[in-house]
Amino acid sequence: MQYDFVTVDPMQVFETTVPHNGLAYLNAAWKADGKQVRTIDYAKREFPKDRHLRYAGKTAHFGVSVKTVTYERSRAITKSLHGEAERLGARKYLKILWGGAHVTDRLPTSDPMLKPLPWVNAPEPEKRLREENPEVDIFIAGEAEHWPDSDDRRTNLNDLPYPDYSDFDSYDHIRDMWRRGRMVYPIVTSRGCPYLCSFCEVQRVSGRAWRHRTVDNCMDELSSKWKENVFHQFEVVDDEFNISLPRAKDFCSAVLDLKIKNGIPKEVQWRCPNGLRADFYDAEFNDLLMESGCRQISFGVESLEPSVFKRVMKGETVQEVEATLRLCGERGMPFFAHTIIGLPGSTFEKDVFTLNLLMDITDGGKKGFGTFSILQVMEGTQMAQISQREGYRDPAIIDNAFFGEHITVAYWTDEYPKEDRMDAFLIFNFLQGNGRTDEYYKSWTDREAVAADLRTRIERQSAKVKAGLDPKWWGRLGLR
Ligand code: B12
Ligand code: SF4
Repeated sequence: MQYDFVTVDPMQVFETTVPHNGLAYLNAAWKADGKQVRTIDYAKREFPKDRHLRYAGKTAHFGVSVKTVTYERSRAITKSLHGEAERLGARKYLKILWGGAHVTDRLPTSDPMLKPLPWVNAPEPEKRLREENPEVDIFIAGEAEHWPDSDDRRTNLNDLPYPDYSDFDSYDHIRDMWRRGRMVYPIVTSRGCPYLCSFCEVQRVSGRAWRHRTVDNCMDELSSKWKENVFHQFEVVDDEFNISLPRAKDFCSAVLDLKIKNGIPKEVQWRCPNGLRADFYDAEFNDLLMESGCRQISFGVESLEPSVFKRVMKGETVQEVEATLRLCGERGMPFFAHTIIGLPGSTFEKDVFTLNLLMDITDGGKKGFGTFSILQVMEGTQMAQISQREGYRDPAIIDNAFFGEHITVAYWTDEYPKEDRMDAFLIFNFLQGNGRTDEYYKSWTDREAVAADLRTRIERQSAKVKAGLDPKWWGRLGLR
């Protein structure tokens, strides 16, 4: 066999600026163990479309990364590879693995396509797949063991070899994009989140134990990877980067120090796009972020309407969130405040309340941006149970995104019907000027049709929008 592990990242639902960090971690761990690896990266190199089939008779393990939004594509890739390996008579030498956020959260054992396929669900498997005998029964069809919350999840993350992208078949492209500043280098400094927000499945994907790398270990990754790849920007993709505020401040100071010592150039910028907690934020942290080159941060705000916010069970107060957003605005830190349309208990009117407050806090998009995503229900979350009691789900839609070109409403309630949710998504994002509405209409070639569609939606909702929105913003929507 030419390869021990061939993995695939399926095409994404929208273009992203970072490559698959998890597969790069796996490759690094497998290579450290002397294995031959290759990653087919459809997310960053779409064509030729069926190139995974070339590996059917050439690898001992074929691994597919599965996220909810890529589930259908992951299935199709797996099925075609299975068929091709059978055709070549190579199927009996091949183990098919599934891993990634979707299958870490739940085993899709009821999927008829998966029944004849040996596969394994593998949360954070860098160590397990190396240490355990690959012939064990976890690879037997339908009996895959859901690996328990094991010591691996609590392991010192410093032990892991740094992510290695060099065996991605998109590597030249990725490097080129890094060098030209069009892609961003992702760094995971911690994993896990102890909170239990009702819509989120991070606790199930990454576990509730927050585990972090030392700041020195992170700086070493940044400087060594910068030498190899010469990126212009890096981003922290942790779920909970600032849950320890002193450590987050140390991280910023260490980035400053690294720049002074020429570990990375002082021009390198960074960002935190994944939602900082607003309750672990103060002026000192804000200023350290800015001084060290952080040019954009995001907060998971969810809603600013108190009754809706309360039901998210975020573990902080709406006042804390508002105060932090205002602090960023005052001190010049560009921020995104991510909110969700259609959370439990919300209505169009309650979401207009959040919109109005965000217009005030951001001064209409000058100090930062509010963003609005559509609530999608992830299996295994509290939201999945709430949805059974309070609303309706379209069972045909499982792989939906929260924004982007192909978004559809897959969950709704009597108080907040489908069409109102879509109207809210397009009108609110348009008013904030954050680019999401343009992104939705991207493939519409007729610009007049876009304007007409948006106008119809604004007209349909004008009474409710005007009732909750400060008149000074009405003009932006053509309302009087
Ligand atoms: C960074 C990030 C992003 C980035 C980039 C993702 C990328 N290029 O892969 C961006 C911002 C683009 C993004 C977008 C979205 N994301 Co996101 N994202 C994350 C985040 C915060 C970190 C991912 C990461 O790097 N983790 C660290 C690495 C080490 O872990 P990993 O990738 O999961 O890989 C490990 C294991 O899963 C496993 N593994 C992975 N693949 C495979 C394959 C095999 C064969 C094996 C054996 C093992 C294995 O081994 C890896 C090493 O331990 C996670 C949360 C989280 N903690 O994971 C959410 C998360 C993955 N995202 C999520 C979601 C919902 C989205 C969006 C749909 C949101 C949206 N806006 O619509 C989009 C969809 C993007 C798309 N596919 O089109 C959900 C996934 C839910 C699900 N069930 O699939 C998560 C879990 C967050 C959440 N809210 O619950 N995301
Ligand atoms: S939304 Fe953020 S704070 Fe809440 S559970 Fe998910 S990762 Fe944790």
